[in-house]
Amino acid sequence: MLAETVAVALWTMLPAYIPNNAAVLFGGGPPIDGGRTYDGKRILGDGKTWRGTAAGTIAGVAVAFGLNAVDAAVAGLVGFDLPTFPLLAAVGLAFGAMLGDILASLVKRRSGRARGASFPGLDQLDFVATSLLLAFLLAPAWASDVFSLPVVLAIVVVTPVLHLTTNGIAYLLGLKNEPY
Ligand code: CTP
Ligand code: K
Ligand code: MG
Repeated sequence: MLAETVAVALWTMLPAYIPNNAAVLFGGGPPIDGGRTYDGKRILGDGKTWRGTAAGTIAGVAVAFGLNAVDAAVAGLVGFDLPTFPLLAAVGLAFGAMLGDILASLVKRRSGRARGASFPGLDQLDFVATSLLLAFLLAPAWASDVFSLPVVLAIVVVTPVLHLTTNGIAYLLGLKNEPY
């Protein structure tokens, strides 16, 4: 049923959703690209930092373990199974999300977009593709079990909505410079 598929999709992707927000909250400091440019344009830009990437990954993994701790209780409440996260699945989802965001910045800089410029579509789904990819690479059996076609479709539809909502809130709270 639809509600169950969406609930499983959201639950499973929570360790991939949290990293971007944690990076906004805890990011800053030296940029990953060390200020380097290529062809006159920054490689990644000042918005991709070591601290933000580490904080995001750690936060995503921590959330996965938090969900593991309450899995049985929540499954009992809602009346259907929700996946638990083995360490490699948690790392794949969390670090994959950070990697997608970094690759998106690489694409933005190459295409001449300044830091903070929007890139509709890429901004909302970059991290979904890479977190799924890394989950499949690091925890293949787990990922093929959890990411059924309906769940993946639910993720692709629901994630942009969720992403724009949380970023809009972060913008209104003054935590983020742009609402996307
Ligand atoms: N952030 C970080 N490290 C990351 C990702 C994000 O420190 N790996 C922090 C930065 O302070 C960044 C903020 O989170 O400015 C918002 O992230 P994002 O919107 O992805 O970066 P932008 O500054 O908009 O830069 P870009 O155009 O490259 O996306
Ligand atoms: K981004
Ligand atoms: Mg941005």
